[in-house]
Amino acid sequence: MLVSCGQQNQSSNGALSSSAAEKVYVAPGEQDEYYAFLSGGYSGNLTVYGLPSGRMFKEIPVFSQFPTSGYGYSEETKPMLNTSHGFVPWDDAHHPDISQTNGELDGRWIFINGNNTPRIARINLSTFETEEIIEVPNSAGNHSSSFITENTEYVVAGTRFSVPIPQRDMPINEYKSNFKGSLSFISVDPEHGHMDLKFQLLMPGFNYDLSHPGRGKSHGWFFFTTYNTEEAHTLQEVNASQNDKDFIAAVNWKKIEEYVNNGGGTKMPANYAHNLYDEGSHTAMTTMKKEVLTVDPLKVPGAVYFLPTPKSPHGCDVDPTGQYIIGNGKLSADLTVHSFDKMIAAIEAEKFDGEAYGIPILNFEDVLAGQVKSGGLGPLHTEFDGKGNAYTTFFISSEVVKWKLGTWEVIDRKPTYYSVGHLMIPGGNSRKPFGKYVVAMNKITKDRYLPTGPEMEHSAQIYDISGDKMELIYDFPTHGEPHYAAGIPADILAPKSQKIYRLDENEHPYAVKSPTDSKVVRDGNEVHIYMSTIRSHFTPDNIEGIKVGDKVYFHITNHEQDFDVPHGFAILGQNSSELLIMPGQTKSSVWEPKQVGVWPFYCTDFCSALHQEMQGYVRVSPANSEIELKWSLGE
Ligand code: K7E
Ligand code: CUA
Repeated sequence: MLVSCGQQNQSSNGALSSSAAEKVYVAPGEQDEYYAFLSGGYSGNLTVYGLPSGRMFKEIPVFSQFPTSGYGYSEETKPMLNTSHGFVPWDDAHHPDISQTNGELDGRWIFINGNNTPRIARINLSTFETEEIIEVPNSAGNHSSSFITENTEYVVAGTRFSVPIPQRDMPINEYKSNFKGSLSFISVDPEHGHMDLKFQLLMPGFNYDLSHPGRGKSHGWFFFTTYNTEEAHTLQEVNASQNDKDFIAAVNWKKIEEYVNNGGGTKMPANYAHNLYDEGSHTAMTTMKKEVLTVDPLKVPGAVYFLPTPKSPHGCDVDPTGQYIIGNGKLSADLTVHSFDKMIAAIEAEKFDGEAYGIPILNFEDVLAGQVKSGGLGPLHTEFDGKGNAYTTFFISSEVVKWKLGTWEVIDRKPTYYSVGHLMIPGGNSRKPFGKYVVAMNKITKDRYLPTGPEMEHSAQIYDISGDKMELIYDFPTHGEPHYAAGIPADILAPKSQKIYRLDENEHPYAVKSPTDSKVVRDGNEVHIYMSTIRSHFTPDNIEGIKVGDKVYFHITNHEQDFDVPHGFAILGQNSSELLIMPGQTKSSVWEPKQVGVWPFYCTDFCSALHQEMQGYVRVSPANSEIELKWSLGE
């Protein structure tokens, strides 16, 4: 049935008609209406696209080294990737979320989670640079992350895997009742966005899969789906699917915040990295944090409840009014919608249906607002258009289903190609969605594009949702594996996009403010080259007196003060990537020459008609040579 339905839709809907083409066509020189930030999944980064054109604008390096810009290779950015496990130059990034004020997108920052070595990153949306990464201790598979509360009070990070807390050597088969799941509340400084792990709730040893904040009337609460309430430690695909219902954990974080502000909670030794990029010096620094404040939910009565939710729920989504909490049971056909008002009434009446590890369980019927009899299979994620409709993806039946909040009736359904995960409506995770387009992010590409060997990039599909019926208007390839995405109107972000870094505000300790200050300084076998660039030369461009065994630091300041004029730097044989240095910025790169000779360096970014002339030489002499250090330009 689903196959034939898909075929009918494909031939009768407008995907192939000229009206669909007009809807996505952004003529040369014109600009898109929305920015879309798609997580890179196993690329570890975040990619930026335009909607509706699907044009790719940029890849923002976050958790992965990125030779294109030198992120994670330059001396300034290497500390961003430090963790308690050492330098970890990769992660699996799933869920971006844009900062909000009063429940509406404010476009200041975007946050994203590192799933594998638990971390949360903050990216500045005027520079599109990753400015901060905080490691999350006592977490594993940082998946129910990174979602923000409606005034960006907190970015919340929940653990997918429960683990021993604190970590210790113990038999795996003693998981049950010994492992714990942590839900971390990371505060965000309202002015600079700096993150601080405020407290960590230590929950029963379930898997905390996804989460979303309450908003409007439910602001102050946070909701997390759980699975594996069976607490199985092996063959999860069978053993974690035994219970008919798992839970959505409802957490009153305001109550817990009050408790910890009054001195509640237990400090626990921990070891986690906090990496912060300084705006003045454009340099990151790592601080190792040694303590975390943990909270036992049983110590804060009234703070945590369980809402029974069928069939290993995955997505956990809250509608723009904050009234409905949607649990997508990935092994079921129906969606479960809980009512916030009913939940509060049941809590006040103290109507419980037992407890789990001391946490009260509410009655399923008492909190149920309704069920969507969708006719689909494998619901995963839901977004909202702000007009009273919800859109849910179905992985198994490969479709997006539109349904009405309150009446639960299905209004429309459209196939996706194929096996859709998340979907995204700009602002769809806020009080004010911009319900014009929905982007579906699909796991299987197969025949959608020309084949590129065994691996195809995942596809995304754009639907026009401005009418009653969804219309598939475009397919575009993505990069890595976009799980979730966040979108925002261009007129919020574009006007404040930064054009240059001001040279007179450059506080980098190795910055060269004038070419006449360029120099080369030897300190034992460390050599620091203070270099400047401007179209179309490096100052200096001839350097002699370097020896095999030296550790040579190139500190390069780009003296351009024009928009979009970076210079690059690369030297032959360097065991690193190039640097791409923005106007007004200083970046540093280490080179340990291993061979005697005269080695060229050059600018990698085509910056002027004389870009090919933008080059220089470093003479490398034997380790025991007496050649004196000298440097010059034009001599
Ligand atoms: Cu459903 Cu990581 Cu949000 Cu993938 S997750 S799809
Ligand atoms: Cu500078 Cu090319």
